[in-house]
Amino acid sequence: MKLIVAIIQEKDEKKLSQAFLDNDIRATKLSSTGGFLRAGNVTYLIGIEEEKVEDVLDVIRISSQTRVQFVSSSGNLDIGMDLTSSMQVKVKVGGAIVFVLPVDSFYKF
Ligand code: 2BA
Repeated sequence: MKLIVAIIQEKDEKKLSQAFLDNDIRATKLSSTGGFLRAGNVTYLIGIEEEKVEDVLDVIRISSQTRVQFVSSSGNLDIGMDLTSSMQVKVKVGGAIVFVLPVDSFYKF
C-alpha cells in the first residue's frame, strides 16, 4: 500500500473531489496553506493499493491546472537614494504537488 499526499489549488478542488468519487478513490481532504504565497490550498491523503497509484496520479493530473500568480516583492533601487519600490513577481503555481510514500501497515479498527 502507498500513501499519496497531494497538494492542489483550491480552484481545482471541486473537480478533483468529483473525480475521486467517480473513480471510487477514497481520500481525506485537509485545508492547508502554502508557505510561500500564504494562500489557502487543499491537501489530500489517499491510501491506495500499489497497483492503483498510477490511476490516482492520472486523475490528479487531469484535474489540476497550472496557474500564474503575481506577488508583491520589495526591492531596493540602487540609484544612490534610500528608495524602496514594490515589484510584481510572476509565480507559476501547480498543477499539483504530489508525494507518494510507502505505508508499513494499514489498520481499520
Ligand atoms: P506555496 O508555498 O504558497 O508556493 C506557491 C508557488 O510559489 C509554488 O508553486 C512555486 O511556484 C512558488 N514558490 C514556492 N516557494 C518558493 C520560493 N522559495 N522561491 C520562489 N518561488 C517559490 P508550486 O511549486 O506548484 O507549489 C504549490 C504549493 O504546494 C505550495 O504553495 C506549497 O503549499 C506546496 N508545496 C510545494 N512544494 C512543496 C514541498 N517540497 N514540500 C511541501 N509542500 C510543497
